Amino acid sequence: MTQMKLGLGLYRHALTRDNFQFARQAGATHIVAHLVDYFHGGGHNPRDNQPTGTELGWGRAGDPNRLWPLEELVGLRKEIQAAGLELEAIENFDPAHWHDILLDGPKRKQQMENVKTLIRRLGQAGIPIMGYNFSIAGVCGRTRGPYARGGAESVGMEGPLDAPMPNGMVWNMVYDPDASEGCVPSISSEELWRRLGEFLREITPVAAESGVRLAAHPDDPPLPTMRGQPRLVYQPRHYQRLLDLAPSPANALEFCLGSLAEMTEGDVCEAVDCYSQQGRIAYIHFRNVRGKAPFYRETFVDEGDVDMLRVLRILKKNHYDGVLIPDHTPQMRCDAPWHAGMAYALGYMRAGLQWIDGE
Ligand SMILES: [Mn+2]
Repeated sequence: MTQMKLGLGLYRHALTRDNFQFARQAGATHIVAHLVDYFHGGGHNPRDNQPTGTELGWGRAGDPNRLWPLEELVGLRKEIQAAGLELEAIENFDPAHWHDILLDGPKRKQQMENVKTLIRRLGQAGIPIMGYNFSIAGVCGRTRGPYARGGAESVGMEGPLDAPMPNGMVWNMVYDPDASEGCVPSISSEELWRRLGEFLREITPVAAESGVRLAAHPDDPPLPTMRGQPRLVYQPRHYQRLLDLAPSPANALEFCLGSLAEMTEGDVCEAVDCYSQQGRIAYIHFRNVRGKAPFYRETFVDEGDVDMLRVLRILKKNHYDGVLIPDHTPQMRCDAPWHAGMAYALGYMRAGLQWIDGE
């Protein structure tokens, strides 16, 4: 029997009892929660879909002086447990809490303490994973259109985005609306790897001590640069470099099959085999795409380039026992487009897990 678990990721505004019940009804046992409100103050970002935004980003970052309180984390975990589910991970730091870690700015030292505090609180609250994405430009440059089967609205990319990033913005959110005019200067790829190395060497021991695993998302979209800024994990092999920076089980991966499939080198199934053998996958974004960056489209889970059942078989062979969540799905034409898309993906995933167990 595979020990893999089915989960659902929920944006901050979607962390409701109704959605916990929805997840349970679709067969999920775990929740991955986003505490950053990506949609806050953003103009072109409907809340019923994953955020895309414009060159102005998704929205405003949170309150720099308010780290997620322990009581809030404990409360969320209890609410999720009351619905018969487990809270597996928090996904993404708020740019307000760590922008100068990414940018190597004057508040870096204070913000490293922020991150340590947050991770210790996760540990105290019994939340085992903290997902993050060490990226200056963040998830940007994507378009939206009727890209998936039957004209279902989905997200994709139609060429690179080179427009420079305005001051006051990082990770595709605005953390300082009063920043001076001008743009964030470009840095080299090696400089960004240096910043990540310092981050991991200092934070990984705190995570290990707290019983929390750090889980790195690859770059989405996976390109060498976006908005004039370098990116770290835009080919499957770059994940190894990240793991080797801090050889600890607490330095792990938020393994995004969609982003890996969009990469121009390597093979998704080989990457699944390689990283699941090492036991360094904390949880999985189980989604499918057609095409490669910078020209790809997110699809329904069963119509993309990746053989998702083969992925499940490899994970089973390597005894992966973590959570899989759908990540994004196309929107389905009905009164509840997001929910229908998620229910479709969860049903597919549950059937896949039952199928490979019968083999
Ligand atoms: Mn992902």
